[in-house]
Amino acid sequence: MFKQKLIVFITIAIFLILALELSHAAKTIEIALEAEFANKIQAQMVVAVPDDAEPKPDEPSRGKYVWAPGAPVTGGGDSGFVEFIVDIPQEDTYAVWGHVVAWDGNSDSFWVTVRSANPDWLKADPDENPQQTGNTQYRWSTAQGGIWHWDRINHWLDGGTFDREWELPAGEAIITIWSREDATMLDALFITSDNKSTDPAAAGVRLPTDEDVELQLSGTYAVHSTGKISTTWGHIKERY
Ligand SMILES: [Ca+2]
Ligand SMILES: [Ca+2]
Ligand SMILES: [Ca+2]
Repeated sequence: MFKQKLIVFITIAIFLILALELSHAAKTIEIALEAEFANKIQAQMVVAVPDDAEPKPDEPSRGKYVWAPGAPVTGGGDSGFVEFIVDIPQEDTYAVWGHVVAWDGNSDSFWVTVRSANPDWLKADPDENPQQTGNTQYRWSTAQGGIWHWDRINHWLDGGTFDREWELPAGEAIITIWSREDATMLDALFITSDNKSTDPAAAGVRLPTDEDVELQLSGTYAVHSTGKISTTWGHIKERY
């Protein structure tokens, strides 16, 4: 009799664990970051306010953005980057959105690489500097507009422009936005495991909330979509 009850108990326990695992896997992971609070900012990319630019963009999230300073219309850029270290809570395929201003055809692109900190992980981008290689796989053609707008990170290949996605393992990922054309502006980033939506509203894209910023600055990030998954970020060791 006792043995029977034990078997029933164990069966229920296994079922509950499986159900939990499944619900965990179904959660959308969302991470919202302010560009100006990047882990590493290298010139020519710098933090700026609207008054630093001419023409001036409208008010960015928390008053600041990053860019390689320069006048629209003219060319220039291709030096410096901003880098974000994010702790990915679970293996999944992620899309990344940027909140951008892109004035014209000479000020509407960045380079982007997303790597796993795990050197054995080969499904994301390699450790490559696209400013040196000019590899179009990493060329992000940002949607033009002089008002802040969301644009899903794509790659602009010679044969067309396609949304990008990255298969990332649990653990630290390194997102690098490299200058390509000066005067292109980045206010915030949004990382999501919803890699299907091509429209910002459908993807639930948002600017960082006070809580997001607190987590970004304190080095602790929690996911708040359907549930809470605690994770940390920003504790990567210097590896340069
Ligand atoms: Ca361009
Ligand atoms: Ca430019
Ligand atoms: Ca901002």
